[in-house]
Amino acid sequence: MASTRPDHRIVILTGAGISKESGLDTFRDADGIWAKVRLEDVATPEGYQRNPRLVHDFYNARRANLANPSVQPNAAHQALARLERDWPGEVLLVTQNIDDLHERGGSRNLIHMHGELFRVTCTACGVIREERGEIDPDTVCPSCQTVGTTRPHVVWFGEMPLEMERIYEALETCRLFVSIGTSGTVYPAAGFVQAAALAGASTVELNMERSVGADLFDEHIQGPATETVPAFVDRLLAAS
Ligand code: BJW
Repeated sequence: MASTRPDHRIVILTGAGISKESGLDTFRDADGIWAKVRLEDVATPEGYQRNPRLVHDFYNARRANLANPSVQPNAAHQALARLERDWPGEVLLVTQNIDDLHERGGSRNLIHMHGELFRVTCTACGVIREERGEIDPDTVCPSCQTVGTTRPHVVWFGEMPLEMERIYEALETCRLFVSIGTSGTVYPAAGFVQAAALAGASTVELNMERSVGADLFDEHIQGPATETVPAFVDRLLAAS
């Protein structure tokens, strides 16, 4: 890894793999979410238009699962919070995950580029609000009283991920880019490594297996996130 100075900005991208050991399913592993439901049905605007109840049921179930007390931040989430706290420069955490385990693990400088499970948005008035219970096609928006316009605050295929300008600005000025627990198959996140490398950053992948774009990284560290991430954070802080 090229040298990192304490004032250097670090950008970290996380995916479903970091939450796997907390009890949440990934998408593309053999036992993942896309082995159980069709992404065209539950993760596209067209699927939602065709059958909103099916989509609400899918996200209601995931919301209930995330609220289960057995689902807690793991050692990898906690290590990233420690890095943010102890690294003298900025650490920006960009997650593709819609769970709240990074926040619960202590991270604060965080972007949920694919939205948040515990939030819903009204397509009529645009108000985004917290929701920990169930929604359905008859849900009334508490802000504008419209029926049936409340949808999960998540980014589906074909929709624009959130806060892209802020993310690219950080990628263009970071000295280290780290990708954790993502298969590198979904854009624009899959292209972040190239944007960071082009700007001169060192790039490291931590994943259970070599991702689709593993060759784009300077370094690849293989293994479960609860083991690799704390060790990697120790290494960074020792060198700072
Ligand atoms: C472990 C582990 C452990 C396991 N420890 N590791 C053709 C070419 C190129 C692009 C396109 C194309 N056609 C369409 C597109 C664009 C499209 C896209 O990328 N499609 C691809 C499928 C080709 N993208 C979009 O539509 C996006 N919007 C967009 O592009 O807008 C235009 C735009 C362009 C440029 C700039 C700005 C905008 C929107 C994508 C929305 C994705 N939404 C979802 C659902 C969100 C809500 C929800 O959660 O339900 O996001 S899909 C799903 O995939 C979810 C995830 O965030 C995302 C990524 O998945 P992730 O996290 O990588 O999970 P997995 O399962 O794939 O991988 C887990 C990894 O962990 C594995 O590698 C395991 O080995 C590992 N692992 N256990 C460490 N213990």
